[in-house]
Amino acid sequence: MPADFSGTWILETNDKFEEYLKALNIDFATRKIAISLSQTKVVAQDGEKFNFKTLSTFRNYELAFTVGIEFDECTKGLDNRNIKCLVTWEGDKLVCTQKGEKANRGWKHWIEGNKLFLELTCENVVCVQVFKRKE
Ligand code: ECB
Repeated sequence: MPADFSGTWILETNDKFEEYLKALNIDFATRKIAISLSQTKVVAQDGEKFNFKTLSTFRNYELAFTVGIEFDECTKGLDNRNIKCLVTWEGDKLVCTQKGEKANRGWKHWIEGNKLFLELTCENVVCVQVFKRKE
């Protein structure tokens, strides 16, 4: 049985998020807003098909993909880059590689108990976000 990520998850901790934003060349003012935000992840999973919504009072971001099928992503409202992405399973971890201008870019999601983990990587920076399942 693969992991089931479906549900609503509330951000609890966000380690090295500003460093990650810097690596993406996000300007000072936007960084200060972004690091102050509460984020909510709404995940819908249907087999290998996923829809991720990242919600905040400042901006929202939505991404849909199927595991194992490469797709083009435009990170509109985030760093506004075009990247080529592939999501695969590494055990129970959902792993995305994001090929484009930025080296070593990608993310990993996994679940431990009632927590959803997200590791966001760009160049030499690794940001770890931990979300708690909404009651
Ligand atoms: C959408 C809430 C955050 C809004 C921040 C606004 C501006 C900051 C500019 C660039 C930030 C780059 C990333 C923000 C971090 C989280 C947003 C989604 C990151 C992501 O790739 O999530 C994946 C995995 O959960 C699904 O799209």
